[in-house]
Amino acid sequence: MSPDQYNSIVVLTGAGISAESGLKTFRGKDGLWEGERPEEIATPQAYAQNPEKVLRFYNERRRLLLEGGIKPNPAHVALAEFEKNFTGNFTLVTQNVDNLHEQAGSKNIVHMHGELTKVRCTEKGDVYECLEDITLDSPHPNHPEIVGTLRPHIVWFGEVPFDLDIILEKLATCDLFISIGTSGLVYPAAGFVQAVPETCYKVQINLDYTPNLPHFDLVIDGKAGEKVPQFFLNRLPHESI
Ligand code: BV8
Repeated sequence: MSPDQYNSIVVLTGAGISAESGLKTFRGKDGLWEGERPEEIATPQAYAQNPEKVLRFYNERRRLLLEGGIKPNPAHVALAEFEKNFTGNFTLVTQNVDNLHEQAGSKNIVHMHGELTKVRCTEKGDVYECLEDITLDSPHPNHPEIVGTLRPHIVWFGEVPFDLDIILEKLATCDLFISIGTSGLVYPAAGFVQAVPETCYKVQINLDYTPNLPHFDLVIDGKAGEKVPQFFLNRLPHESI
């Protein structure tokens, strides 16, 4: 099957698509941070109890992304190239908070769990681009008299993901759904494969078994950097850009 035979495509990506770019996944063997699981740190409760620790968790990830030489890999590039040439409706929903899809040139991106390069004022609710560390001494970008109200613009466990109305509308009308590099453990993203029409063709590209695997019509085991260019561009890895 070739994806350009379809009319409306939704792609869902998770940490696995960024793994070959050098970013840690959440549940991989090296998935701990300061001896804890991200699920214990990426919560409003953790932020309330120890804001410095949570801010440090995101400052380190933002710094790695922006200064660590982290670049899109052939999977990100292949998705962007496919979208550019596709004449149908293409929506890229990502659980990732990195900006590698943007760097690769993808356009119609929905960051359902937020973005590392954005912060939100907990008092005013407004969102700003942020490319440096934030601390409890960081002033509001437009109101310097307000200090310490900036938090990562990231959806923590227990918080409602962004743009679910848009996502669910795209899922309800797509004829091809492709999940790439996600463990299928976190909802509502893990349930998206069950929110598409019965007639939608459902594909998973992943390295390991996932609990929602039985819902897919085609399961492609392997690394995203190899399988995504093959699937979307019918291009072998050594031919990737
Ligand atoms: C919500 C931002 C209510 C933070 C993230 C009990 C049962 C069911 C659900 C729940 C429950 N208790 C609580 C819940 C809800 C909870 C949830 O699902 N918890 C789980 C842990 C049980 N969900 C929430 O709280 C969500 N909010 O439910 O609100 C609501 C909902 C709808 C409407 C109204 C109200 C909010 C969840 C968002 C949390 N924030 N990220 C940050 O980044 O710091 S979640 C985080 O983990 C990611 O964003 C991602 O979404 C999620 C899963 O991670 P993955 O991306 O899948 O990464 P992982 O490491 O797990 O897997 C990587 C995969 O890649 C692996 O399978 C691996 O094999 C593969 N891979 C690795 N390398 C490669 C590869 N594949 C290909 N190539 C490679 N090279």
